[in-house]
Amino acid sequence: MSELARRASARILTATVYTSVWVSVAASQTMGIIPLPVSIEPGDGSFSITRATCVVAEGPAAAEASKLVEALAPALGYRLKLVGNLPAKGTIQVKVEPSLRERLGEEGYELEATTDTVVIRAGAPAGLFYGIQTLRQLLPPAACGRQKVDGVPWSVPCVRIRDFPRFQWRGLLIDPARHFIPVPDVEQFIDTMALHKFNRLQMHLTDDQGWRIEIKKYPQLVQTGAWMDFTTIVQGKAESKRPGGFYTQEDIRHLVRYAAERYIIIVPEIEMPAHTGAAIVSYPQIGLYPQKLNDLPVPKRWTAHEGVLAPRPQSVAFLQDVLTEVMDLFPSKYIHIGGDEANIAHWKECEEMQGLIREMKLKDEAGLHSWFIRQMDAFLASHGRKLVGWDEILQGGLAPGAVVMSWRGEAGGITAAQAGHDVVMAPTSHTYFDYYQGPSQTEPKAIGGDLRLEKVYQYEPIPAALNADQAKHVLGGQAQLWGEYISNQKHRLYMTYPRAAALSEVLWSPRASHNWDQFLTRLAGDLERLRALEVNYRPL
Ligand code: TNX
Repeated sequence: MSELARRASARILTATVYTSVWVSVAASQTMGIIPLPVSIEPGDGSFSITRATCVVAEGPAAAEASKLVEALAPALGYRLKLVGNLPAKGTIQVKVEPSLRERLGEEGYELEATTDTVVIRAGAPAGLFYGIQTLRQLLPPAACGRQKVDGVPWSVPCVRIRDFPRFQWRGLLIDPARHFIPVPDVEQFIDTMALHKFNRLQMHLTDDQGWRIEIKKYPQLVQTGAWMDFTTIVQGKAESKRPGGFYTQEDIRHLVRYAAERYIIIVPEIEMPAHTGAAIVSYPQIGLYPQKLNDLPVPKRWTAHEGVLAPRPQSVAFLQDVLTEVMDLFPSKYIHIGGDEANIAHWKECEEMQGLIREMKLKDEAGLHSWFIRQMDAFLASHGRKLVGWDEILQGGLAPGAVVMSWRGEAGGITAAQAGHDVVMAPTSHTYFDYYQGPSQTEPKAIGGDLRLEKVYQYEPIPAALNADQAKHVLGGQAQLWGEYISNQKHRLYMTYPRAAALSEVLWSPRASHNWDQFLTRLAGDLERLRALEVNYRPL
């Protein structure tokens, strides 16, 4: 435990003497559960897991119970026996009780540990999954680990927990477009998210620097767009390099399944109409000046103004073809189309685009941007999906079904929610995990900013400007790990944790229970778990 956490812990233990609320807080701190559950009532004694302990589950609960058995197997060194029915004593029981759905929702659960049994109940399998994550966190941190540990008493403190999330969208974004992220690294990222009860992983699959998803109809997107050939001089000698990579459709199906087993929906992001350099070098006909492209040396392609596509009808059709394959691969109701940072000034300079604006009787370039997004919105809606875009999609008028991801502060989210649109809060101020998390002199090089752990913890996703009805449109929040400066998994995890632990609590736990000092004491346990999992993090 760090000195900071130790001091906070001492302060809280003093506070526990006074009120019963604090008694439960003190119990939860020793338990180290993150995110903090809605209610915790500690009891006396503990339940011990031994080789003789059975996990009892039937029907839809059995799949969740077997995830518990697998999660504990590496540390225990054996698999707990999974059975359909047994007398209660000495068992861990995992049950779906549909009637609980009304009180706890799809993701809520109850967990009761006595000296005789542990019982996890939920209205739906997702809730059982989260109850099981809590059980993993009630055990000593090594129980989450990947190594067999001998001589640890595997005991669960007696406790009664009732729990459900505050928000339905609890997301993180990863950016394989800037630096490709191999499949096993994505899996590890998903595992660690699940332990913290996150349920949305946005994958930023395309950008100027790379196109990372195989599209069968347009094979050049990955054959050309996934690689960035260049030559560099190393010790006076020219060396050719070819960094990059992409996910095959099989990889994608695997990741979608892997995430779904952990109740995480992968939200694909296919950027348009800007951040499309990799698509344009692969298929120049969607660019503004196709004939000019061949004159561009490779390194310049990524920064040249061709990075914004030409929203002519053929480009719309091209991207709708892409989205057709994307929808086939990702069951997510939400499909993200980017929409940010389009330098529409390039459309102002372009004769053809000006003609398009006149022909379609649009007001200006912002109107053309909005028209383009509406084409995608209508297309996705006709397939039963919902378009999500960064808050620039508000310019020139919001498409009817669009969900707004508010990144340039809260303003976009407020405007959209007031207009009756759903929003996900993702402001740079509190959720940009590519920003520095300590003094820039001592941290690895980052894109900029200053976003410390405490500031993440203090974040409130519902903007004060919204009334209660409008606030219902805030689906939740999401942190962004933009990849310009993050080229490997160790660094990615360093930027993610412990800030993502703080965010998990912002998005899951009741606002009134937030307490920074107390969070820090529980965080000590969480960091021990991350160590056991060999997940890198920034030490406090
Ligand atoms: C802005 S956030 C971007 C990203 C960059 C990020 C760097 C957003 C919608 N666009 O393309 O990676 O800043 O912090």
